[in-house]
Amino acid sequence: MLDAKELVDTKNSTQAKKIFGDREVYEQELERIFGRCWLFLAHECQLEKTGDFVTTTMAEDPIIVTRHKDGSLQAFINSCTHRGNKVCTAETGNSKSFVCNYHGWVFATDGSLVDVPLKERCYHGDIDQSQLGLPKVRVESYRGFVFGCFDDNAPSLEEYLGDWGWYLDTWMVGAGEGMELVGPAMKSTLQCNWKVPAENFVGDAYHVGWTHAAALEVLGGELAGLAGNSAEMPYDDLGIQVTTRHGHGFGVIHHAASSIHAKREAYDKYLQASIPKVAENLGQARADLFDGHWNCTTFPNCSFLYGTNIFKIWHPRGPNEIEVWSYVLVHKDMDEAAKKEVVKQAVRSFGTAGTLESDDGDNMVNATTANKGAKARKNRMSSTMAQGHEGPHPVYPGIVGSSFIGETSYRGFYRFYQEVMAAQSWDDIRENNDSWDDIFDNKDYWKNKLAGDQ
Ligand code: UNU
Ligand code: FES
Ligand code: FE
Repeated sequence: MLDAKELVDTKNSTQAKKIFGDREVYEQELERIFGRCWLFLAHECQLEKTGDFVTTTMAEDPIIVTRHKDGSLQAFINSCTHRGNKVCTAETGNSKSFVCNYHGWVFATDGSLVDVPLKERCYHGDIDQSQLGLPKVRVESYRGFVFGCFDDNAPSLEEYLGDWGWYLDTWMVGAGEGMELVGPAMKSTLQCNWKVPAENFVGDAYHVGWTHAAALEVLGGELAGLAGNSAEMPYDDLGIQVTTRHGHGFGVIHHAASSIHAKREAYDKYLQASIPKVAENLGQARADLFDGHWNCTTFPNCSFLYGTNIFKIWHPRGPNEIEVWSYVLVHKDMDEAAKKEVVKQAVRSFGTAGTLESDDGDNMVNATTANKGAKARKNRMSSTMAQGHEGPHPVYPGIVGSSFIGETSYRGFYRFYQEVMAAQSWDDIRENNDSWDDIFDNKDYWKNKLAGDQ
């Protein structure tokens, strides 16, 4: 039996290196993490009309997501109840039904089995179609972003997101119409564990000035100032990072939304014009975050960069492999010229062949393969940066770290990872709702810091 406390030590902020390669760990993640948490499926802009569908996966389980004729969103497992063939092989489309390619069973857009060839002549009418629908998955949508969950005992999506939703609202509703995804997704395969990119996006601004030094200089934006970890950068005032209940988190570089790239006129104009609307709708705190550059992970495997506007799902395909699906995030009410600019730059930087994407790819793969050996896999790795320089904040919900470079949201990610891996069910997890942030024990950090700053 796995000991979740050995996998993650929250006091010393260390993790067992075997979490990146161990088969038993991976199998338990499939059951306890991907089997229990809300996983991103699609955006409603892909499912507007009756019969619209997309196929995706929840971890390794193939899923069909549809807009059913009663207007509801539906999701079910894309594996035929007859002999297990994949029922729908298209990535997306519009259909009244799904006909299995093997023997022709027909499923409606809510997964129910509506026709069986030769039902009378060969089954002799002896088949109960009502018991042979495709297994349903819970579906809920937050501000147009559609998630699925296998666990009936899990909280609602809104509860699962919790305070993270407070931050997401900044751009999901703050300026009016919110954001949508431009697809189809760019897809690639990486020989790495899914947690390496997930932890990177949740809390790793540390690598940006180092791993991406050359790319940042080539792109020529203001963040090129980070290249080589320049001593001139005011790290403590440039941003914050946050972790919330259920392991979600992000780091923000204030007012840097468009700054990985050289000046983007149309996009900048849109951002600045929208800030007063955000202030009016949601207040000043979130208006101040609206034009920040955010690196984010919605636990477990949905990561994105708001500002650079790449949106990625790390689909696990075994302990040492993922499929990366990358979409571009755009504000719905941005004009076409600005949208084009954003899509082009997002693809150039973080698309499959993007400059920063390929910088990261080497690290993702090497951080996985370097821990497979019989010796290395018994060792531990650390996430102790700025431990204690974090706590509850008078304005921002969650636990807030003092700089955008730090490992507060790594600690939050792995604290929840440990909790889910240890829990017998969501009932165990719910019991920690009031004590989850106890590992961040410097409760007066911000009170003292803000008093000292005055
Ligand atoms: O890739 C990241 N984690 C990142 C990129 C973070 C901050 C700025 C740009
Ligand atoms: Fe961070 Fe090596 S310096 S992994
Ligand atoms: Fe990176």
